[in-house]
Amino acid sequence: IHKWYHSGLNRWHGLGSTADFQKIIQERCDNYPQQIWSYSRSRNCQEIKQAFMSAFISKDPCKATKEDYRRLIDLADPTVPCNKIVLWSKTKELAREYAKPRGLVTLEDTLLGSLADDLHWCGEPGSPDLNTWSCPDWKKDCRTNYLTVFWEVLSKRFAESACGTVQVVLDGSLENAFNEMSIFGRVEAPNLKPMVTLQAWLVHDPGKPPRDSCSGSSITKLKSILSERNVRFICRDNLRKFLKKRKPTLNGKYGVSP
Ligand code: AVW
Repeated sequence: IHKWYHSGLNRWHGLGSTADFQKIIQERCDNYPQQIWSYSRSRNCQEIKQAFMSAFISKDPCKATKEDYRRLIDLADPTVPCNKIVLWSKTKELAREYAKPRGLVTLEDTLLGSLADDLHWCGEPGSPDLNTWSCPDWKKDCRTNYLTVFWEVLSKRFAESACGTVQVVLDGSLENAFNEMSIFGRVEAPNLKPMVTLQAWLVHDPGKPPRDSCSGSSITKLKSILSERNVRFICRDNLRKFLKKRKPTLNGKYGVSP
């Protein structure tokens, strides 16, 4: 029986920390493009990396709090100009495909979002290392794990900071395109400022029958959450059709919005 078995490093049900986590964070930070929404007071990658690590290293991986990430968020608070934010739920790739050629911004385009995109991380009490064997799973282990709390804190700041029209890409091939338990449902929609307009795009998988639509009950629920907050709401079915209509330019990239 190996040492890791005794130490219980494989007791969680989620994927373990990404190999070379620190190196990846450092590289992504160093290579992050300097654009308008990337500005944070001090873009000191060394400092950012240290703040990220000390948020969770040596700590109980099921006892993450917002406060653990405060220093990190303060170092690189996302600031995005009005009308440029695109949110998503179950549609990350498509949302990014929609956002990129239009100069719109998803959370993964902001500095902290890009650092953490698709990575996994957790520590172990009394150890200076990341647990690369396993990390807590949201359902099977605990909701207050470091991954979940990170995306909650960052998503909240992102949604709160939004102004003008915010867009969200939702999956209309699901029974409930709007899910109250998702980060978009429980964190982002309820934290939009009054007077913001939310424009939802429903996407339908070409191979599957549409199961939810702008007139479906999950969208009705979203509408009611928003109207309580004085957030205006627009919903459009079938983003894919809209994407298809666009003609590629000579270099194969999309042109400016029609
Ligand atoms: P989901 P949610 N990289 O598809 O509405 C890795 O049901 O819950 O969508 N994991 C991530 C990332 C990322 N870039 N972003 C979120 N997660 C986690 C952030 C998180 O635990 C964006 F602004 C989430 O529950 C979207 O508007 C799950 O993976 C919104 O939150 C994806 O679940 C999407 O969250």
